[in-house]
Amino acid sequence: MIRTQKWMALLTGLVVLGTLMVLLRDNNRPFIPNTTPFNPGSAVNAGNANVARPPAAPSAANTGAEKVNEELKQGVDNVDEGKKVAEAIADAENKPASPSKSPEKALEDAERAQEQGDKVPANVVGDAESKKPDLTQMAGSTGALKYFKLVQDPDNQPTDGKVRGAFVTLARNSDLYSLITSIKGVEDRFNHRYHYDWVFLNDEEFSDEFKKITSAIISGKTKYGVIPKEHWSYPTFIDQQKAAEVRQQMKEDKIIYGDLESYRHMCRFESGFFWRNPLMDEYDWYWRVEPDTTIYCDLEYDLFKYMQDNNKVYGFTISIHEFEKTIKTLWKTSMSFVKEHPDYIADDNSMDFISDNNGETYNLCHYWSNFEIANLNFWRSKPYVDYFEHLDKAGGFFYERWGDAPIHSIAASLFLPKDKIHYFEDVGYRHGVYTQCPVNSDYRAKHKCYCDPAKDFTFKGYSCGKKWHDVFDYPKMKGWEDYQ
Ligand SMILES: Nc1nc2c(ncn2[C@@H]2O[C@H](COP(=O)(O)OP(=O)(O)O)[C@@H](O)[C@H]2O)c(=O)[nH]1
Ligand SMILES: [Mg+2]
Repeated sequence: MIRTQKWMALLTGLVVLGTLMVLLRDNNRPFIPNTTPFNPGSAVNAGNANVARPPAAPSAANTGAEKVNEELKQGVDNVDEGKKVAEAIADAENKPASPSKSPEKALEDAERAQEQGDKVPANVVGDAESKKPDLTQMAGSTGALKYFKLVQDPDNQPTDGKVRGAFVTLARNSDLYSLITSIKGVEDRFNHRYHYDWVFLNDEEFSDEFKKITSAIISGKTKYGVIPKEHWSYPTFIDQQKAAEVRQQMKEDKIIYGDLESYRHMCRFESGFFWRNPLMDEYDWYWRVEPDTTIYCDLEYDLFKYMQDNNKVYGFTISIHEFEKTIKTLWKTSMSFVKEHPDYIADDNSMDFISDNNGETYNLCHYWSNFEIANLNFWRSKPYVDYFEHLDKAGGFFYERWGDAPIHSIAASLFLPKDKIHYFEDVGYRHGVYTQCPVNSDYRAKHKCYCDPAKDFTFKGYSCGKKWHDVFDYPKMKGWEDYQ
């Protein structure tokens, strides 16, 4: 009898322990590493000062994202640990996963698994809830953050747990069939669970075929807008003859898209106008999708909401070097703006990501803007609007071939503190010939990624991924050394 009671007590203990461990695994734990802030002192000209910072607050709403990042960094040991816990629980329930294992052994294993695993205190969820940003406030107190709020109307948020976000795609009718594969990927991997809206913008009317095929596949509402002429034409101060001569010269110099007038309008539009389109007015967040892109992994949490709940502003997947010949005077022009507006520069900015000599020259690194999940209110803020106007007046969209990607990146790097920028390393993404593929094979298996890690661009030479990890003091994914 006493023996049976002992067994019962042991079994109950195991069940409670096992359940607790599963709950801990499923709950939040901080994954975002300590970052090493750059302390610029004055806008561009000061050195580094490394100051320890506590890990970012976890948020109850981000369980999915945090688990994902934990998996990316830890990988195989964690999977084994999970198996051990499962076995221990199965044993405790008298359904032995491994018939040879005694309950004592199971308890021992479960304890070991716990030691190796989660060390998050049980009250972390409560703490996280209380640390959620107050969205009625400005996004922060430094740089551009004091000029905008993450959400425009905090009292008018969706009641279904989502945020005010939408996909946005600029496209021509002729892009339909290279775009539709991108859209299908986003829907299958993410949006069929969330049904976010999708805004399409075009400098011409969308065809019925375009609308019919895209709206059939998209699970959220679809909206189609024609771009107003003033967002897609030459400003009066541009000398169009000079612009034509530049295009001719760039054609001779074989600079990619160098001869294209439409490409220049596109880059100017993506820099200064897509977020001003009336169809975007009701949103705080956007996720940009382009033709000829792939999402390789299942995304089982709400990436828009992740951004909002964690007080992020700009999210990316791939970073890369720009073609210098397309942006010859962009840096000089940007720095003259910065000198006029030191107040727009964030204290803990990431100048070191975009310049190797503290602002003297541009190192060409930028976030690849064909994928962006970001806050529209940042682009709508006075610092960015002023910056765009300064660049536009300088004429480089037409007299050179300035891209929206370096422009967004320079703004995000200088006007925002580092902790507002988020690297979506878990997506698995391809645009054209460059791929982000999570190199951690356990992560790929768990999230059904179908990319080839050998093609991962993150740590290769032409990428700025390594630099980004260094500057942001962000741990590299498990196994990265094998994919440089
Ligand atoms: N409506 C419209 N969309 C364009 C035009 N040129 C490019 N786009 C879109 O702008 C985005 C970037 O163009 P893309 O050709 O992909 O440039 P790349 O990614 O730099 O090679 C894509 O979403 C295109 O569909 C244009 O002339 N009109
Ligand atoms: Mg593209």
